[in-house]
Amino acid sequence: MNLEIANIFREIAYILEMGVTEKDGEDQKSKLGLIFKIRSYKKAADVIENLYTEVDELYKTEKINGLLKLPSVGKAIALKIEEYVLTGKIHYYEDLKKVIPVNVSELMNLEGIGPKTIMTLYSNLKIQDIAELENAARGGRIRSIAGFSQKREEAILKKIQFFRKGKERRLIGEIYPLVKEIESRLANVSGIKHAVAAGSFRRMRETIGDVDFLVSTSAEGDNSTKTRIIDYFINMPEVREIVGKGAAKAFVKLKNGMDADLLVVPEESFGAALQYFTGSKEHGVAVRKVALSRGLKLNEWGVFDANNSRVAGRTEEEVYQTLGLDWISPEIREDKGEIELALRKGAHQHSKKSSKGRTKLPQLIEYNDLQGDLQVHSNYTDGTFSIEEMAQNARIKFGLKYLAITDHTTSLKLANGLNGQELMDQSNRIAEINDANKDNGFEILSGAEVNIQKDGSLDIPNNILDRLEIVGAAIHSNFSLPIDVQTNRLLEAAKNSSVDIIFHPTGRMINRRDGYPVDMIKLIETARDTKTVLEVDAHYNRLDLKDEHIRMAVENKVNLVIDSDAHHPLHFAFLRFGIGQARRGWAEKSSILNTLPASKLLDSLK
Ligand code: DGT
Ligand code: CA
Ligand code: CA
Ligand code: ZN
Repeated sequence: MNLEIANIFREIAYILEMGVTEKDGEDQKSKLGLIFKIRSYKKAADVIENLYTEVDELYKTEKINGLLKLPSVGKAIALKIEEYVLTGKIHYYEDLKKVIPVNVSELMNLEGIGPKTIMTLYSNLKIQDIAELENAARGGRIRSIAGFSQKREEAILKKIQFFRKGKERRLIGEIYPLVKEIESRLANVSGIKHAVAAGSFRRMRETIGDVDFLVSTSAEGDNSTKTRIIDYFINMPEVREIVGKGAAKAFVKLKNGMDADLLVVPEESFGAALQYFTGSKEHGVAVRKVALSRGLKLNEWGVFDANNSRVAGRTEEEVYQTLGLDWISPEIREDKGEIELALRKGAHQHSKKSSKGRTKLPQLIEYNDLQGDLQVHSNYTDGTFSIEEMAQNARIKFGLKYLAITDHTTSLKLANGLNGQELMDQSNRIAEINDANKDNGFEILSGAEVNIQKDGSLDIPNNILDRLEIVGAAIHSNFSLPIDVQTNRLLEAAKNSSVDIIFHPTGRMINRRDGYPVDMIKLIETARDTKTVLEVDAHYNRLDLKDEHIRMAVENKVNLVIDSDAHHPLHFAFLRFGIGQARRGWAEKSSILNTLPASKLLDSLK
């Protein structure tokens, strides 16, 4: 329900941005009013999408007043949520859609092609959806519109390809709340002992093909229990379509377009099945080889000896142990050296894969190890909430001990970037807030997300930056420069004595755009030599650095931080995805500086 409403609100904002207005002309009254309206729909969409309670539940218990208590939800928006909860429709939205026959919900997914462009394409070529856009671009018809070019036409085709590729796999952060909810609901169904979302979801991959739910039941062979569980699954409100079902399995398509599988296994096979369905496939194949080398057989039902009797299978730990292996965290089950390291002492084999001098599995950073967040935005720029509100949420809802306010700087016009004076004013304000809250055990650090310009210089002078506690530098422009120029920009920034952290080092947006090209080895070496920290931006759109780069950084003893890049108080929840990515990159707590208390963290910066 929440995701559907959030999508509708985003779509409304988008249609209004296209310049479409309702027939009665209410939206046309004032330009400023319209801008405000667009902003409020976007804000409300963010809030609703990230809620952990479903709005219809909220409405059931607290009616319209419950909705009005949500941040960024005013009367007009609350009424629309109410309308949707009660009727499944929002009239205003239906009317707006009727004004113009463009498939907005599809076209708005094309990152980098904005609402104004979509409107121009419609006015000139009557383009209504992605297929027509692709035809027009292939036919060379777009370049002839005023303001367009052949280059622009090619860029559009590239964005369509990205969209097509992205649709096949979902970002983990997009589906995380829903999958967790289904998982915990399944765990409460009578007859089910354990319920886990396995597969790539459990391995915290950045994108997920389909979700593999695995449940165990104590009632082995009791078919009525299995049938009841399968029926429960296929009748969940999120299910759009039943693709297939058997005695102990079901395949469905969810309303959000994602496929989900369910497999029901007896409790004594749960560990083996979990090991199998967590994958990765490569890891599974390699573990089976270990089993064979010990005269055992491993499959999804258990570990079996030469007489075909089951010697393990109830828990994953037991399965790995029986094979002479330490249990391996799901995030690193990719057959990239983890199995050799998991082999128990005395059983070490010579391994082809280098694990960089390791003799043991890494002690991965834990999901509750972070104490602070060093990339947070406020309403001084493109964030939606005040410094106090961000801090309060980080402290109370997410248990953090500190955060750094790192708003954008002057050359990022789009985000209303701050100049030197404004940064100083903000830093004074932060000092006041800290003073007023001396006893709450929380500290706000002053900072900035400074722009790295084309030549590698920054858009704020060092004498200002040196008065801030956390300086992150990032590239936000000129993405198409060649790799050597691009790498040099980053190296220059790393060599700058005022820069503590390189934020989102590659600039990628998963499924939407490649980052700019970077020579990662050079960046990592320079970061190490200059004591510059590299960021793992935990926003699920970015996850930048990605896992393999994190592993390179860790092996080269580069310090990292994991930041939410929060523009909204609920975005602190994204830290989990950054931690997952760091775990996939074999990072231990000692490599991640924001696991330290604030004072120690500040001491470890250059
Ligand atoms: P995805 O869904 O593309 O994000 O990735 P996974 O890893 O969730 O893959 P999926 O859903 O095809 O299968 C779930 C797990 O089941 C997979 O991680 C390992 C196991 N599995 C699937 N097919 C095979 C196979 O042919 N051989 C082995 N050993 N394991 C398999
Ligand atoms: Ca899967
Ligand atoms: Ca699957
Ligand atoms: Zn940024």
